[in-house]
Amino acid sequence: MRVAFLGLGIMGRSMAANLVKAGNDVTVWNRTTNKSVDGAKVASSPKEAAANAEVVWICVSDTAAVEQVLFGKDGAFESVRSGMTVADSSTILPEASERFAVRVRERGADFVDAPVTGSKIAAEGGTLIFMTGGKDETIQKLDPLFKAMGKTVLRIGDNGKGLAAKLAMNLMIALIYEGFAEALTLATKLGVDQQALFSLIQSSMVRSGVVDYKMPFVEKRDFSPNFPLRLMHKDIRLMLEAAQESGVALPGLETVKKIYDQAHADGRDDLDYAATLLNVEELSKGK
Ligand code: NA7
Repeated sequence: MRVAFLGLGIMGRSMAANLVKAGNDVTVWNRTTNKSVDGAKVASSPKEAAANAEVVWICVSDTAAVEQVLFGKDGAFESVRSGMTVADSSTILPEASERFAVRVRERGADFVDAPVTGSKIAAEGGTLIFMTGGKDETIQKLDPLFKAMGKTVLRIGDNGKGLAAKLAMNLMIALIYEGFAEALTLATKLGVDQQALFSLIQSSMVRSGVVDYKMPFVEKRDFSPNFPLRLMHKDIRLMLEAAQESGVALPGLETVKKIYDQAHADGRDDLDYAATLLNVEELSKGK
């Protein structure tokens, strides 16, 4: 398929590379022009990238960035024609994604939200899990592209529902990791050997995929970004915004957000979100 891929960050670059590997005709665009993908053409604007595309795939940081690449000056929307599909893998506000879908449909094209889980390692390996919102037939049409980038496509519902599910899932990730960070900090302070605690976690009912994934990095104190802290912080703000709009209370997440606010103030944005452990440890110092 002829694909325009917009956004070559940690996720987007590997996703676009896997589309090329699978034999698609890919044109990439990135705001900062020093990024590219072997085997892909490079466009000078989202509009130019989308000019001959059947599918426009977006993977940028946040709601404002999606709005910019789609509807800003020289945005992809200027090239959107009837029959085209726009797929967005950025994690943004579900309500905004629904609005974008309405505008794209007015052109006779279609729009799906397709956020991902799996972070950097799954993006590189083509084993992402997609949570999709939109029309069945459009999602089916994208199947070869989903297969090139991921291992599973979950059909969640109409537009915005893939994102709503993604925010709910990331809420659990943030809380589970925070639980792990606090448990580790307390146990260490009480004199428990780290390896003994890890063995207990692994062999008991508190074992979790999040902890399985993060434990080896925490063990090495390696906080290089698989999923940058600034993006989880952004997702937490989105969860709280969506909760406020829908009248839902999230008291646990409100507390966890304070840890992320502090980590941000401490300049930890570009570390992995696992580095929030450092903030929990620092809060305990001297006591
Ligand atoms: P990264 O590695 O932070 O990459 C973010 C990308 O978004 C990168 O290509 C940025 O371009 C681009 N970006 C950010 N702001 C803008 C604006 N205003 N206009 C155009 N492009 C922009 O994120 P990931 O790849 O890890 O994650 C992407 C999404 O998937 C995110 O929503 C996650 O939560 C899930 P740059 O290179 O800085 O010029």
